[in-house]
Amino acid sequence: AFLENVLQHPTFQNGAATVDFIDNHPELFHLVPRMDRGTKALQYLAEIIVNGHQDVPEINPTITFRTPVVPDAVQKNISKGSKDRLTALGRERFIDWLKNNNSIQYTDATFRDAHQSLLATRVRTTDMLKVAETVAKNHPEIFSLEMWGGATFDVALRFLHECPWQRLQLMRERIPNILFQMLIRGSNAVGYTAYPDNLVETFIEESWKNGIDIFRIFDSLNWLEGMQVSINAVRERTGGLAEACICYTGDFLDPERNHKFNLQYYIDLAKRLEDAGAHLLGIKDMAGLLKPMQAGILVSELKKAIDIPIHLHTHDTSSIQSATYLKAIEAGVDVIDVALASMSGLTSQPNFNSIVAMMKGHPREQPVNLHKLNELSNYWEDVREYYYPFESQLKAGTAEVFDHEIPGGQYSNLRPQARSLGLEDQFTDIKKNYVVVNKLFGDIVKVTPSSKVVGDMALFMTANGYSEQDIFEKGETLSFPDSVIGLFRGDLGQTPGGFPPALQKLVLKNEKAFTDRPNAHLQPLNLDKEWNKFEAKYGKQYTRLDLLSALFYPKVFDEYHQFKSTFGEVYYVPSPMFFYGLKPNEETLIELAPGKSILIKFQHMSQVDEHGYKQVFFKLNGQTRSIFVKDRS
Ligand code: 3PY
Ligand code: ZN
Repeated sequence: AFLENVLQHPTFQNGAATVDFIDNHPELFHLVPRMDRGTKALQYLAEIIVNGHQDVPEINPTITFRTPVVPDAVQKNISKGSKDRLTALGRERFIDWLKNNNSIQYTDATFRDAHQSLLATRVRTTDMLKVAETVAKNHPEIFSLEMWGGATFDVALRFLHECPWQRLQLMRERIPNILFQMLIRGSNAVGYTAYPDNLVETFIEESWKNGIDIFRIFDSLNWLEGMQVSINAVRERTGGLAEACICYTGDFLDPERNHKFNLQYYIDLAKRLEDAGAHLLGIKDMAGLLKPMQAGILVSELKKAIDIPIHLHTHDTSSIQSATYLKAIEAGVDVIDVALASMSGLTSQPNFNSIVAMMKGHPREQPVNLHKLNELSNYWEDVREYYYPFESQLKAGTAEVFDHEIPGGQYSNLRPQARSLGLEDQFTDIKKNYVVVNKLFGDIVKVTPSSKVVGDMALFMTANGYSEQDIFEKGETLSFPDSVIGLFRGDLGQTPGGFPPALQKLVLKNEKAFTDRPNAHLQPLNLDKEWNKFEAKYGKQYTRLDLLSALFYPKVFDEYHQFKSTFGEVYYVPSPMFFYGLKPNEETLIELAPGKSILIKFQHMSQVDEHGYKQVFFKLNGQTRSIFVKDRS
């Protein structure tokens, strides 16, 4: 261990060790086994204390965190819930039960879309795990928990240095009774590009095996072909439910906006999705554009046209979406998506707690313990504070969303993206250009990843000061953003009515577009071969699930691996310490595993030494320990 301490010492690794190196570094004789979990936790904390967190440019010194209170459980045991019902009935009879059940059903999106839309997807596993069991015990009447997929897969690995699969498994252990739901972007799975079909199929199968029950499948251009492989995979390889989506855009009652996306368009697509094998129909209103009157009409017409249950998803960006829900409920919608009060509203889902209250006395009321639900919301209100650097600037609902049509998840991201390009002052122009681009592209569905393409083009036009006219006049000489070229080439599939040919020619120059499935151009992966390569590169510590993560996100996985090699597992480091480190003399208890906690106290740190390192002193379970960290300031 002594030799290892020497070899691992930054000064030694730097080649800066001199003859008195060993004499000057008595800590080398601390023969602790290196890289146990406690040491790695210290390593991480020392890094944050010295250099700060890369995601947190500025700490607000006035913020003090309250301790979130986990609501008491109303009972000792976990009652049966929707997951047990699916297991007992099997999916066909489960769907019949859902159709024949009068009470409105709730999907709580707090664990996924709510924080994706409010806090740039940053909520960490530890904050979810703390209340998971309470959710299972106090709210077995919840239909499903949307807790995976969408951006959570990428962000967990990239920014939180967590394994998304582990989150799924840990949550499943604690919540055995409620259906888990994920969002999957059809042929783009949990990424931004097309993947080989067999990767998407294997991913779906493994997601089911590890705990997902409902697969909400959509295509970013509403292209059925982009969803079919996923629908089939859910049907053939899992016992779960395929919820295929119509993504809602525009306004079918507005004569200016209903040329393409009119009522008949949605009805036809819904019928095709039912024929394609969907167990449920999702109405995915990702930007919160479905107004109340339109919701009433859409749901009643869909109810007449199709036989499968309907699940409605929206974002409360305009702040009127609970009215949309009431109209949809009265028209017969089966399930609606909500988020706990303190994590709801604005670009997130409508307020679960208030909707439960709204439904009191309604013939379709679903009994929910509102008192306990409020306590759960209070827990999240305190947890939300940890994530203050990721809050969007939106202060109130805005009717502007009906003009710009920016999805909730994208809205909270577009401003930081603009900031990083030095364009934050032109945010109003960016929103205007988003509308211009949608028109230029022929009016398309805007949801990940197509929304990102529209955003990229809007930023491109804003940064260069291009007008619509400029695009046509200068188009031949412009090099458009890669994502725009990809869209017009067919990389994301096809849009109803096709892409406008004049712009397509300017964007693609001499490249040819294709109109078949982008995935059909990709070779199936030999997963055994990929596993061998993966194991050779990363060693024996990972599983085949990690291989899937690496196949979707090779570079991100590589960085995750580097991080893990240095700092170990960090998902259980409490969020205040994870983002902001510790103050001198601050103490924290970190639970490494059930019943195994360590007590860490940060004492002080040294001045930077001549090699640019600081020595950070802690007490770990009462014993003094120190860590050297390179000061990168
Ligand atoms: C995602 O794809 O992550 C979305 O939430 C789309 O609405
Ligand atoms: Zn959403």
